[in-house]
Amino acid sequence: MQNNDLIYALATPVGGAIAVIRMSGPECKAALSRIFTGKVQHRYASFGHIVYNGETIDEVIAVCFDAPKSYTGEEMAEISVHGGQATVSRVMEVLSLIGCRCARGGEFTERAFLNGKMDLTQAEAVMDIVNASSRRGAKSALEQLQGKLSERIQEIESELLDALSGIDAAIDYPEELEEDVFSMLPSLLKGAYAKTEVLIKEGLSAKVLREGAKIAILGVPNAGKSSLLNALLGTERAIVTSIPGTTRDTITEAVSIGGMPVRLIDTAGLRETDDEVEKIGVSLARKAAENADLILIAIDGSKPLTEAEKRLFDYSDSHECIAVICKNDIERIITTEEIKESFGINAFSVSSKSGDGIERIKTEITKRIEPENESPVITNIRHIEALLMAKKALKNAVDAFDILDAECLATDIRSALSHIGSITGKEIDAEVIDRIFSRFCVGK
Ligand SMILES: Nc1nc2c(ncn2[C@@H]2O[C@H](COP(=O)(O)OP(=O)(O)O)[C@@H](O)[C@H]2O)c(=O)[nH]1
Ligand SMILES: [Mg+2]
Repeated sequence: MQNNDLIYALATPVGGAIAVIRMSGPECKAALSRIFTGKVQHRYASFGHIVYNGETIDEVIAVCFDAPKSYTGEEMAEISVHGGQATVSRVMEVLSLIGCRCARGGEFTERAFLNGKMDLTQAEAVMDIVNASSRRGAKSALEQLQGKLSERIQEIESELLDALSGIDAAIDYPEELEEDVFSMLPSLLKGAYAKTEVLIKEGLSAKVLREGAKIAILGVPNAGKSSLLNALLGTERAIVTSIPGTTRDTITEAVSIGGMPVRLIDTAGLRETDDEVEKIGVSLARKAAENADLILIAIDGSKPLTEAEKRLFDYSDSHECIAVICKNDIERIITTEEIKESFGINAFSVSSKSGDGIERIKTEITKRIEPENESPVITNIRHIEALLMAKKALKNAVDAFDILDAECLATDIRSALSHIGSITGKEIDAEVIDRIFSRFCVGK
């Protein structure tokens, strides 16, 4: 990993009024001085021009940071230039000409991690905050950035280290073995095991915060599924016609509902068909339903329930379901009470056309997918996987304890510690680090 050259990147999306170009690395201030007419001073916003070879390129504001008091821990600068594509490109070109290198995705945050400015959970939180599409997702990522997850991980780590040091001492100096060492172990191990379990449980229930709850809209052709998707999105995303079988592919759209990230999936209407393409659509629809966190069963309220529609309610045995009775602006045959009575699930009537009832569905969706815990701290699947491995090792340790095999016990505890260490980045190989940071966008 190269960590000693001067890098730059555009840190803002293209097309805004102002664009921020970041630089980081040794001699950053000296490099900036060569092209910037303003004052180059730590945490001082200074006005000036970018000038190269006598050509004035833009009027900018630049802020510098001395090492290690910067985001990356290196000397840094942030130049706010005018956002036009031509200006931004020219300033970046000039930076290349004076010997800077364009940064890889995540390289700024990677340097911050390598320079000890943050641990891995915090670095990953930076990316999650940048990518957060919902209020709740952003809140949980921010908590992670502030180190709340690391604190809880460290509690487990310190218990395991206590246990390990006791066992190591017992192995190395058996003659001085104190009774206490082994008497304390079960409670230490069980405590660590329980804490790990709680973190995993919270993490699994909060996964929707990071990935978005998958909500599949299911129904027979012409029930009003695509119209419902459009009404929930507030845009005409899916094609709506009166021709049954219009939607043949699944359509997934990310949206925030009640502050929660959601992925709404419109599907092909479920029916027997000879049409090759529609057949694939129907099988994709079933797959989407299987994988969904919540299913909206869309039914046409203006027609009697068909056998095919009744079968849709079988999904409520295995999945969270809400029945949506569509088209309530026209004559209605089916009532919410009937559905509740016959199938035992909550039903709501809506009109995608007028928007009536859409807000109520949104409220119900939020209620169903919101994690019980107000502020879950572990939402990253990599962390959950590491905790699952640690839990397995701890289970072995607890079992080994029964046969009082100190060596085995120590090995299992070490293994648990190394899995837990991989979360904060204390014990992690370079390959994994590369993989994590390569998911970042350039400029972070
Ligand atoms: N009056 C009325 N018609 C609707 C409503 N929702 C859908 N439709 C009509 O029902 C037909 C099928 O709608 P569509 O959303 O394509 O159903 P899908 O096949 O389940 O995706 C279209 O002609 C829509 O205009 C609604 O809320 N009110
Ligand atoms: Mg459709």
